[in-house]
Amino acid sequence: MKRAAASNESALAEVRDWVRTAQRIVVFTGAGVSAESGIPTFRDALTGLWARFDPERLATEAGFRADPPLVWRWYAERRAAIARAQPNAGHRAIAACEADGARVTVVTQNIDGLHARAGSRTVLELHGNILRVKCLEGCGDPQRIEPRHDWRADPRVPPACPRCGAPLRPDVVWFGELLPQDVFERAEQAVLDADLMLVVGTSALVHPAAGLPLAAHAAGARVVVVNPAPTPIDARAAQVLRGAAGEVLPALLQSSG
Ligand code: BJW
Ligand code: ZN
Repeated sequence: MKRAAASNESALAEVRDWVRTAQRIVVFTGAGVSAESGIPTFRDALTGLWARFDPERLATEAGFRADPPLVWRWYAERRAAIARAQPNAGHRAIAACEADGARVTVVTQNIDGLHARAGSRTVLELHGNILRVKCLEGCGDPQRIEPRHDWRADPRVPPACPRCGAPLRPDVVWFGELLPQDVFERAEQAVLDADLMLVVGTSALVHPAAGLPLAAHAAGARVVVVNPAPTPIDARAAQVLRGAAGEVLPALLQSSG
């Protein structure tokens, strides 16, 4: 089933055709789709966050409990950078495809909110959103937080939950935590309903999210990978387009209307 890896014209034309004739499309995205907005990925060898920072200390509940100010400040800096970033041509192409009338569900592992800012209407955020915070002890609902707040001038970080006084934490999914169940169920359903799934800018190493392209393939959908580097999904892909999301997605999606 797998074709030769290529982002050449004939491969693009073939996938463009699949986009044009698809009834329901899932676009499954990871950090690579935001790389061209200046937001670092996690696992790219030189530029990824995990090349410089320890995920055990920064992206687990145990790490947060061990040093709440450190983890709070790390997320606050990333939140401020995300607020300054803009959606790129890849995000915009996905949104334009939906605006042109295609039935598109974006299932994203990203916490940056850039798909919605680009105009995508149906966005399922599997790993939460950095622009919200919630009580560490789980009381109340997550709240939006001012992304540009300067925490250096604030004596108390993290701030306390207004209801119970426990520390607030980012509303993201850390390692060892369950994904929001309703969101994941909607994503699974969208995947089962889809006849085409674009897997864009993800190393597809983190579960359970990485199981979704496998589920799409098992359910008979065409799976297309868009990534400059190999991924574990390539072997099941009907086509692999090697390239940056900001270049490949406009070429793929913008004439689909
Ligand atoms: C471009 C590009 C361009 C670059 N254009 N592309 C063993 C087996 C299976 C599972 C496990 C296991 N051991 C542990 C687990 C569970 C664990 C897991 O999967 N770990 C693996 C690493 C092995 N999963 C969990 O813990 C999950 N929860 C869970 O399983 O609950 C059940 C449970 C409960 C109790 C106990 C045990 C289990 C939760 C996972 C949460 C992930 N959280 C993070 C952090 C979010 C907050 C934050 O941002 O700080 O989510 S980790 C990080 O990885 C982030 C991402 O969403 C996620 C995926 O990364 P992504 O998006 O794929 O980025 P990269 O960097 O990996 O890849 C970028 C790609 O882009 C590359 O391919 C580039 O080539 C490409 N690229 N430029 C297009 N311009
Ligand atoms: Zn609380």
